[in-house]
Amino acid sequence: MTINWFPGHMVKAQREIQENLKLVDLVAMLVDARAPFSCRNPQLEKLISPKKNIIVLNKMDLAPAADTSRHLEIIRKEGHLAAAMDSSRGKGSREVLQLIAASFAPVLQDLKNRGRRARPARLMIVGVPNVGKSSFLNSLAGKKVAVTGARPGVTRGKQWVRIRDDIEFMDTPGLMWPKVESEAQGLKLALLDIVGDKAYQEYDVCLYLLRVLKDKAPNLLQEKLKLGSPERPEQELLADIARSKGHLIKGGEVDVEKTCNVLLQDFRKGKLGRLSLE
Ligand SMILES: Nc1nc2c(ncn2[C@@H]2O[C@H](COP(=O)(O)OP(=O)(O)OP(=O)(O)O)[C@@H](O)[C@H]2O)c(=O)[nH]1
Ligand SMILES: [Mg+2]
Repeated sequence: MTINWFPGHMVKAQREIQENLKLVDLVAMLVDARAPFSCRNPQLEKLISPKKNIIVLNKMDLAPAADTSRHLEIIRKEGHLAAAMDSSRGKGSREVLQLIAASFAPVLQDLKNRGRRARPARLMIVGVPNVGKSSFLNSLAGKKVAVTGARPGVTRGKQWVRIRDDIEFMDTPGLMWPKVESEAQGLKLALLDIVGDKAYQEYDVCLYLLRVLKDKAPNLLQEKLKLGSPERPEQELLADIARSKGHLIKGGEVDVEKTCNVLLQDFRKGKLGRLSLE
């Protein structure tokens, strides 16, 4: 399964990011804490490479804490500044603000040395769709400054917001790239609701989710989905879930489509518990 999902507004967004890069001091790149490496858009990283950046693992409330610590360590070893955040509750914001302040300090010092007045730090927030960029800005601002939504492609154009007296941010639309070559990466992006739902089959993504649960968290299959032994083919597990949830069609057959849809929604909302895909 390769993913081809690159709607027109993203071409424009890419151009806007490029044009506005010179206006900012720093770039914050948000990724989903459940699959931080698969969320890294190679085209986008190349685009922002002239600027210093901070990588934020958002939605940390949906990933096991030990996995997030491991991911942060790897990303920091690569030489990036990195922090984790839960933008729905504002957890982790202090560390993010400290990273911003530390990165901006040399600019402030330089202004001072030249007898100039201090000015707010200017940042741009970038990332693939639906990772919580606009929510992150609302969380840092402590009020609603950007529109958010539980589907990819909510922000359609750039928007400047002042989140505090000393920090301004440019919100940008989530950016994909024309073709996700790796099957594993495509499945993760689909499972995390980062690409539009016309770009994949929910059935394939659902079987992938069951495979990950079997491998990494069989206890969740038993506790949250009330399944017996997880050591069975994913199709069988899916049929059991359908029966236990009463997703049946005429004649008592299982409603595979509905079961997949509900299971994916439940996972995305965190109802199946914390799970990291990497
Ligand atoms: N659990 C949890 N949900 C979050 C978090 N941050 C954002 N969300 C949810 O994720 C969904 C997407 O949030 P947005 O802020 O609209 O994401 P975005 O990256 O701006 O999306 P685009 O503008 O489409 O690229 C919304 O349903 C948010 O409520 C978080 O830290 N934890
Ligand atoms: Mg947005």
